[in-house]
Amino acid sequence: MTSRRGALIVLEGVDKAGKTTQCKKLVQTLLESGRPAEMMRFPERSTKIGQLISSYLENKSNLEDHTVHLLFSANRWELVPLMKEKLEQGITLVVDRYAFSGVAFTSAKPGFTLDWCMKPDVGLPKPDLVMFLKVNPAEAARRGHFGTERYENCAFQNIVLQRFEELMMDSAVNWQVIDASRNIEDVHEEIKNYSQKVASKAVTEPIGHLWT
Ligand code: FDM
Repeated sequence: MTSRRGALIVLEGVDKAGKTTQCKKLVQTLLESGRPAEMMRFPERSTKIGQLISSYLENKSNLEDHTVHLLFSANRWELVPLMKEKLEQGITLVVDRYAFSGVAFTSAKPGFTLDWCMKPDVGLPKPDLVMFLKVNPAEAARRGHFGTERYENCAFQNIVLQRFEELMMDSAVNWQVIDASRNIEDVHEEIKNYSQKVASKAVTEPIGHLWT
């Protein structure tokens, strides 16, 4: 019997898009349909590197911009052995943010190119599917004010969105743009359909390498 691997599914989007809610619902639905699935998120704040990042995001410490970018990337790399192990066990991983957030957020800062920002994440496990949850600015405003963490302001998020749009032009990545301005159930339905299709396909293909 050939071994069946899980799919690597990533949800991306700017703040207030509903990524976390949709990741949880997707894991639940996959489990109910008999497919082993788990959620992961980046940054993963529980590790030593994750704690440095968390303190930075909470404005409790300052880090130089290149340094924090590399820490975000290192935080993904330190989880790669675990991710591979789970995928090889047949577990589908639903991931809340990945390298695309890494690039979009840092390259929204002055003096950073997309190219420089992508380099440290080259070769990470390549997602089988990346869904970008898109909300229009009016809907985002209806969903309430930003929190108090670093990056949670409208002007910065608009630049982040432009960077995501540049990343989405790369046809080597399986991007799907989801209109997340709709109600939770409609958004979930579309995410579920894309995910189930890709999860059935992924089991027969080896895990790819991102941006290679
Ligand atoms: N973020 C997230 C980055 O700047 N780089 C990264 O590589 C990743 C994964 O951290 F503002 C930013 C994006 C967001 C913050 O917020 C994490 P959440 O609420 O934990 O997703």
